[in-house]
Amino acid sequence: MNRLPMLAAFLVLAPALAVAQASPAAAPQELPADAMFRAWDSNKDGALSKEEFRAGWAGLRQRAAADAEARLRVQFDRADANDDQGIDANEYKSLLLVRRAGDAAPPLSRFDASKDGKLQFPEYLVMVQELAQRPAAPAATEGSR
Ligand SMILES: [Ca+2]
Ligand SMILES: [Ca+2]
Repeated sequence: MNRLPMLAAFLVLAPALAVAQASPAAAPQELPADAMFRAWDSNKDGALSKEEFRAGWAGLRQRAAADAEARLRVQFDRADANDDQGIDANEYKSLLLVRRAGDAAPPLSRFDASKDGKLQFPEYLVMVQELAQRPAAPAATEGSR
């Protein structure tokens, strides 16, 4: 079993919580799933049509993506130690994902689309997406998994 990337976990877990909190009309004892169902049932006929489901699901995905991006923004700001809105070579080396990949970590230049020697936030997102999908370097893991 691969470790699930954090991003995937956010995508699955965050929206359910966000929806539950975003429904003040829901009774306190109501389950999040019920609140979600009612929010998605836009014509309030007690059933979810295919269209309602599709629209609700799309909104969920959108919120999850926005939430994941907000979290990554916080990580980015933390990694940007000198606060110049870019991850330079030194900051890059201390990123958890880069350390975890060890010798297999690609060079910063690979994600530096603007070729200014630093990763701006959009470049950072591409990097996280790519590195989060890799298994950890053999040297960095203990045991068989
Ligand atoms: Ca920086
Ligand atoms: Ca750049």
